[in-house]
Amino acid sequence: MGCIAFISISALAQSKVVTATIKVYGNCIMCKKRIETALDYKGIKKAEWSAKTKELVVVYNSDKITEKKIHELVAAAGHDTDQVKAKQETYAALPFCCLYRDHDHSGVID
Ligand SMILES: [Cu+2]
Repeated sequence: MGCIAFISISALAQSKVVTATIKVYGNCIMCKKRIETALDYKGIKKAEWSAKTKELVVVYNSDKITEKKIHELVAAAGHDTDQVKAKQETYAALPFCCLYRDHDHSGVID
């Protein structure tokens, strides 16, 4: 009985935590650091981006932040998502190796 009660309480506590997979464009390990650092933000528990798959897995509390805001944070760091594009001037300020719109390093570095 004790165990069952514990499980239902913990499920309730986690009901606002959402895991989303978002397509984010980038090239390399520097992009990864930039994207993940941009998501060191209130309400976001975990953010992990793969240079190989271009997929960002983000775990967040939907009471504190929206998925749209997450897209905006990524775009503000210079990276396009499938929903929000980075401003050209922000993109252009990225280091050469990170200019994913101009060249793609898919599969070269994970
Ligand atoms: Cu990069």
